[in-house]
Amino acid sequence: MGPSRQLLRAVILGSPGSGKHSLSLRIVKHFQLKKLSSGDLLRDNVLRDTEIGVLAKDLMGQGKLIPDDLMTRLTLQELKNLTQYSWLLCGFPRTLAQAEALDRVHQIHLVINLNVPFEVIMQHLDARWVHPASGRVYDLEFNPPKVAGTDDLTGELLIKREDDRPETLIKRLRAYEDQTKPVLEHYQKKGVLETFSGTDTNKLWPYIHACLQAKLAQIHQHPHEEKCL
Ligand code: G5P
Ligand code: MG
Repeated sequence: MGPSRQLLRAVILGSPGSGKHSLSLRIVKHFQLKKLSSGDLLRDNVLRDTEIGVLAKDLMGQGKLIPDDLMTRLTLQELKNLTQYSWLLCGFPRTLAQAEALDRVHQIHLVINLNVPFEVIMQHLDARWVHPASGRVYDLEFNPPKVAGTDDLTGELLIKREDDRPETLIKRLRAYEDQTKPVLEHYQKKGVLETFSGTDTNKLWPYIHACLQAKLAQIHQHPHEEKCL
């Protein structure tokens, strides 16, 4: 494969409610890459009542992470379907073991880290409603449904995510802090970490857009260079 065909391998990380989902939808739309969300993958297994889904439902409901070996196997298996595309992983890796397992198979070019204040996250999750069958996400102010309480495409009822209850949410935020700090340090050392701090997805977007554009230009020109811009 020639340098101009080099595919982007990117990750987006951030606390629960920081806007990973909202931003990755924009990234997918503007940069024609595929998105793989670990949370969506797990929720899909829960809906289909698979063996992984039964375990994931219990752990997610408690605000705990899914074991590394299982999460890694599930994600790497899905990535095999995306080898010919540029991709963005949303919410994976979330532990150092997951990051190291990913490194063994793929060279990651860019890690977008969202740094959003705690109070803003709490507001986001309080206002979030979801359509469980499709994974579509609404926010009463930021992204409201056309008809209150119902999904825009199917008209079905929106619900609160089980793990957005305040007591579970605090556990998720703690698990994120504890487990993901070493992941950020790992990518910082590799020179691929880009942190975006702010309260507003719309304001972060132009910076993230510019960063992705620069990264794509870089990997097309120097496909084997690991250093970040
Ligand atoms: P998930 O599904 O990865 P979390 O907890 O990491 O879940 P979450 O809650 O889905 O992340 P998000 O995707 O970062 O948050 O945020 P979002 O949905 O885009 O935005 C939140 C809300 O704010 C939305 O309603 C949105 O419309 C609104 N919003 C966005 N921007 C703005 C703004 O600028 N202004 C306003 N007003 N609103 C805005 O993981 C779930 C569970 O799965 C397991 C774990 O159990 C985890 O807890 N899991 C894993 N376990 C092990 N390893 C992994 N790698 C795992 N990945 C998932
Ligand atoms: Mg999400």
